[in-house]
Amino acid sequence: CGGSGGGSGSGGGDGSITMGFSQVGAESGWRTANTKSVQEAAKAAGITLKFSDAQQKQENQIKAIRSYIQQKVDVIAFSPVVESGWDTVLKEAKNAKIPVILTDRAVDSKDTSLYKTFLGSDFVEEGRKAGKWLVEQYKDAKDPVNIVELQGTTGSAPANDRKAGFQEVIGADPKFKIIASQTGDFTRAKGKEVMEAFLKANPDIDVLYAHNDDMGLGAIEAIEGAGKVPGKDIKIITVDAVHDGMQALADGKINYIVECSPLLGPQLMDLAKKVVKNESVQARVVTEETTFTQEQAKTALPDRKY
Ligand code: GYE
Repeated sequence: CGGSGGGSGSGGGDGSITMGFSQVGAESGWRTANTKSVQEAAKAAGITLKFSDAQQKQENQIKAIRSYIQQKVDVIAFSPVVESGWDTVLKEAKNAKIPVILTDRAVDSKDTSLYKTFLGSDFVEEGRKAGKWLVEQYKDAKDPVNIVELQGTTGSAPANDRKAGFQEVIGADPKFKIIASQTGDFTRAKGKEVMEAFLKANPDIDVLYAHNDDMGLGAIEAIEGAGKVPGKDIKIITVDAVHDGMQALADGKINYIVECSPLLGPQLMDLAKKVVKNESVQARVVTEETTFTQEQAKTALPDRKY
């Protein structure tokens, strides 16, 4: 037992697999839906899940991974809070012969043999989709378009990539100006706080680009608090398409949402079974996603799972 890919525990042969999963935290509606998806899919796949919540701290994730190594789990999956600083702990997992799957977020390690695969969205493409919608909306405008940006967690793959993809598209036309850009940590509370500061400092904001729905929802409260109408006085683009975001879109308070699916659980369990058996898997598995306008949100809302 304990096939070539597994630790030395129960992996492989007898079919019972133990996965150690280190989650980022519970910062957003997306994250809550993602956790639920992972837990439900593990159950359905007959995989024993050891789960820990890092409360958005890399040190907690490193501790959790080390403890999974010590417990000799068969496979480790984690969603790295930031991109950098993983080489040492990933080498420890490799030395212990425990395969690692990156879920949702990427790492910037040069040595790609430190993990078996990366399952998650193309965040650069999400940023591009947000930018393309904006460019189309303002195609006839002559005046400058003043944009404020609420970034995700500093140093995280989705914050880096959603910024880059958006910039790449809007950068082609100098009328699009990002007049302020700051992190809102992917949370509602911080999104509200930072938007309040943006509104105080900038009387003339045309557009808000928020890297997730939760920050956009916090910002809506700030905009309403400042006596402005979200979706009209300030156009809002967000990413995720969780239920509350879709509701705000259907209500006209958000103008456009780029979808990012949190339902990674079933694919993660399939990949886990393969890597434990030492079967080959694709180095990159990209999630399929769409975008939503206000009209599309009204139609889609009743069937949304999260
Ligand atoms: O967009 C955000 C969450 O990593 C894709 O993390 C994920 C992001 C998601 O907190 O809401």
